[in-house]
Amino acid sequence: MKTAFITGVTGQDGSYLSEFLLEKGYEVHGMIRRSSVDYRERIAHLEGGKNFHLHYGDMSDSMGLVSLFNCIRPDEVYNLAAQSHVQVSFDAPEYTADVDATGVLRILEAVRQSGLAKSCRIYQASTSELFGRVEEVPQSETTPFHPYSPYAVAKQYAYWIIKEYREAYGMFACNGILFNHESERRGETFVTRKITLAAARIAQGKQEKLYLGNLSSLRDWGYAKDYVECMWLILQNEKPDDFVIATGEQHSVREFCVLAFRCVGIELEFVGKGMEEKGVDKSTGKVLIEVSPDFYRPTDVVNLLGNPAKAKRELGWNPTKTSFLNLVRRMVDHDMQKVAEERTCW
Ligand code: F7E
Repeated sequence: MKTAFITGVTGQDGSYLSEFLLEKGYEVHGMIRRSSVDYRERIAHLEGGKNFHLHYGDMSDSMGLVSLFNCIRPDEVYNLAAQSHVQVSFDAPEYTADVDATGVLRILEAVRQSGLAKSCRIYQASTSELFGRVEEVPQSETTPFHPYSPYAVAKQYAYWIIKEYREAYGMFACNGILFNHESERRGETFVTRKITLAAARIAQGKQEKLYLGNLSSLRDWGYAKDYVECMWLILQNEKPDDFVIATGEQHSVREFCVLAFRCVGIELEFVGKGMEEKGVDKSTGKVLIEVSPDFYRPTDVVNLLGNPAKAKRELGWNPTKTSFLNLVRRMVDHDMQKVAEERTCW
């Protein structure tokens, strides 16, 4: 039985990866942070399972990490823990650097200091944000990086320190450069989930309007459950390497809105330009979406499109298992149900 250690186990990807690895017969250990509020909703159904164990720890605590590695002695570690919100990284740049950059160094050193450098395979959650102010479209493993937020700069350090430890110490350390990946478990402040929840609430008369930032931003959105399979495939590969994980299909935030609202029976039409642009219900003329400067970033990445050819060729991964339309539908259906069950507080 193989042992895996997942940091960021309570997140969207951590929960799907735990399910995936448990199904494959792994013993799964996850790291959680101490908190007085419950944030374990996504893994609640796994807790108490024979092969699923949780440990307290933190990416900022190197001593704690070393003792966790000493006690778990994993065959594979998936480092998914991060301050993962790009806009928040402008408000908390130092914290973001500590967790997303230095935290990765702490993981690598903990692996070395517990004598696991030759046996433990390491997956690092790298990101399409590294391409930032893109130098070419689509982006592949050879596209130069141009990080464009404190989050992306921190992730750039993480990417290179993984490569450095691979080359310096011969460690099996890999980067999965994942483009945006969404699901019904996505955090509610990321744009896709914010839209699907709002579409559901508006359709059920529980919200009047949705305020968004840059509607023209282009993303390559995939389904998170499909992407965790690829994280595992990267660590089963013969040699350690870095891979772009993406669908190869691009859509704007505006298009995402149109599809999500269509799934709840509302046909949207966008009128106006820039800050004055509005999403209007075609049948009633009611304004349902407005632009707010609150959701604009000091620098925004606006043209992400990944080329998953290498992952397809070398890992045999299928990037389009779940189509874009099915992804949107799945998220909206889930949120229609969730909103229907919500108590109205006013
Ligand atoms: O923004 C625009 C926003 O916050 C997508 C993280 O998982 O993927 C994620 O980062 C786009 C941006 O994701 C709103 O300006 C417009 O251009 O959903 P997001 P992200 O920044 O792409 C990458 C791969 C990661 O690694 C990150 O950890 O949508 N946008 N209006 C908005 N974004 C948000 N959040 N809220 C809005 O109202």
